Amino acid sequence: MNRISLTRHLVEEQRLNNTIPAELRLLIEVVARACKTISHAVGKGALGEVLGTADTENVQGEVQKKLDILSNEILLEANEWGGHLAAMASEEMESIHPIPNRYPMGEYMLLFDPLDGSSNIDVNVSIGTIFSVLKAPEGMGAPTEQDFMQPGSKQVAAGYAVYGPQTMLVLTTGNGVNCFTLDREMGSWVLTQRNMQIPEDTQEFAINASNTRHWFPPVTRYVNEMMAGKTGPLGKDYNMRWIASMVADVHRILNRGGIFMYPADARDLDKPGKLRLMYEANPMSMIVEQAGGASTDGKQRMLDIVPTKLHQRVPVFLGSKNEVARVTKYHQE
Ligand code: P6P
Repeated sequence: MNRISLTRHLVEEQRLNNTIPAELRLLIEVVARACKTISHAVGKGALGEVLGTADTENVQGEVQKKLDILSNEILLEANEWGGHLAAMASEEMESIHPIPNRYPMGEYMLLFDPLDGSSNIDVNVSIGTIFSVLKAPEGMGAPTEQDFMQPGSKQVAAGYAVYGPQTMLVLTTGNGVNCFTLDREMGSWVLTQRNMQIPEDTQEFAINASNTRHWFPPVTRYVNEMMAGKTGPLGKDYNMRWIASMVADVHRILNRGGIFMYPADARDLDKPGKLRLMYEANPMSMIVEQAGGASTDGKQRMLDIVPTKLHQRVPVFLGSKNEVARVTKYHQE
């Protein structure tokens, strides 16, 4: 097999589309290297004494797993010294993380969920790292949270690593979606899927059905129609999957289609769903759109949402274009 490395892919992408300046290429390669380190720690499990919870909570009020904290530290340390970043933001940290004064500041801002799906860590189910790249505003002084308040359409790159039977890196810089598999013996990322495309239709949906009694009518209507299968208005049978790890559910959808939903519900009207806009919904939405899919919050295109808070939550409907269009239409009726 003609092995294309991540580095060669980025160089050729720059030559072809001029969308990956050297600093952005460095950023992506540093993040990819950090994901290799996280994969190694995740893969050790109990042998690395990294399972279980730390005695701390994050800004989300969630008990942190030891690997949550370790993954966050790996990404911070890997990205501080390179001169490609002005600041970082993480699900695990309340405020933004400016580059320390001892290092040069760069023109990009990196946001990440260092280890998404961490409730699955201790039971050996796939988890992942999600990242998003924004440009620092022209003429920005000391970075502030306000500098991060850019809609997802302003992302210059987005990706995730999924730590499963294989460790894979899925990446877009605005010209399609490509997937790299980690060759653990060589320690290198190898291009294994070019220009991933999500089928426009599907017969598979992903939602946490234990929340059914809390859903608002448009979601209930949409899910009931799929549950009715051949005998219902959609005239075909559907299957359901819920891994409770967004990275794993999205990876499946990228490979065989589907719709992923985490809606707002009646449990907490002040909390519009569980997932965060800046470092979960936005990067995944850029990837899904670049693969021919769609993503909305039920009412508008996800990437058009102008953020107001770093850790704001948002309802998520993403995946096969025609299915996202249907459930979004139900919200507008
Ligand atoms: P629930 C993981 O904690 C996560 O943030 C996403 O990765 C996942 O899709 C969702 O929450 C699972 O939520 O309510 O089903 O446990």
